[in-house]
Amino acid sequence: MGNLTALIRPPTPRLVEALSSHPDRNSINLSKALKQHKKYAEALEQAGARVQSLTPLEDHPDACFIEDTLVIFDDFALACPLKEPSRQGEVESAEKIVSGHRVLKTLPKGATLDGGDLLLTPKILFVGLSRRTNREAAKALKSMVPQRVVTVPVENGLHLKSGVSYLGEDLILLDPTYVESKYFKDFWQIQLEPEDRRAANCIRVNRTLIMTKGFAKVAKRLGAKDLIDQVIQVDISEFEKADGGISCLSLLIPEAPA
Ligand code: CIR
Repeated sequence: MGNLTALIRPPTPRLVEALSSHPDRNSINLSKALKQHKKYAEALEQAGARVQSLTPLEDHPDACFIEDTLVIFDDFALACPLKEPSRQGEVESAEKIVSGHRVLKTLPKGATLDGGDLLLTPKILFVGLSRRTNREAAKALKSMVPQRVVTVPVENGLHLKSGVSYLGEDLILLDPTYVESKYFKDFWQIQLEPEDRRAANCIRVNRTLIMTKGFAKVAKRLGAKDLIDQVIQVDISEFEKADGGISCLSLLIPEAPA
C-alpha cells in the first residue's frame, strides 16, 4: 500500500453561512457536523490514509470543503483560482502544506476553477464547465497535463464530481441524469438509478470505498468489485446541506511517483 496523505479541515461555527442552494441549508447543526467530520476522518484512517487535520479557518464558512482548493497531479499541484470571493482565501494555507509534496502551479488570469470540477483518470482529465469553472481553465490545462482534456457541461448542480466518480481501473460511477454518459464512453460505467443519485460522489482510498450513508444496494454492488475490499458508509448530512459531498471533505495526496 503506497503512502497516501489526506488533508482535512474541520468546520467552524460559520459552516451555517456556507454557500448553498440546498433546501435545508438553514438547518445545519454544527455539533452534528463536527461529529460527522470526525467519523469521516476515522474512515480515511481505516482506509490506510495518513490524515492531517488543518487549522479551521474562522473567516471562511466553506473551508471544510478542502477538495476545491488544490488538485494533485503526478508531478505538480494546481492551486485553484476559486471564483467565489468568500472562498478565495482558503487556498493559501493549504498550499503551504501541499508544497511539501508537489511543485505548485497556477492558471493564467481569467481562468476560474474549483477542484470539485476536475475528475482525473490516467487517460483523460475531465473538466466540468460549471458556474465555477470556465473554458479558460480547461484550455490552460491542456498544455499542463499529459492526459487528453475533455470538457463536460455541468448544468444541474454545483460541480462535476457531485454526479460522477472515478473508482480506478477504468471504472466510472455516475448519475446519468446529472452528466451525460457519452462523455465517459471509454470507461466501464456503473449508472445509478434516480433514487441512488446521491451516492454518485464517493472516494476510493487504497482498496476502501468511502461513500455517503443510506445506499445499501449501491454499497453492496461496489463492494463486490475486485478493486474494493471494504465499503465504509459515512453520514455527512450536515455537509450535504451546504452542497458538499464525500470527496469535497478531503484533499488526497498520493505519494509522488518515483
Ligand atoms: C460551495 O458552494 O463552494 C460549498 N458550499 C460546497 C463545496 C462542495 N465542494 C465540492 O463539491 N467539491
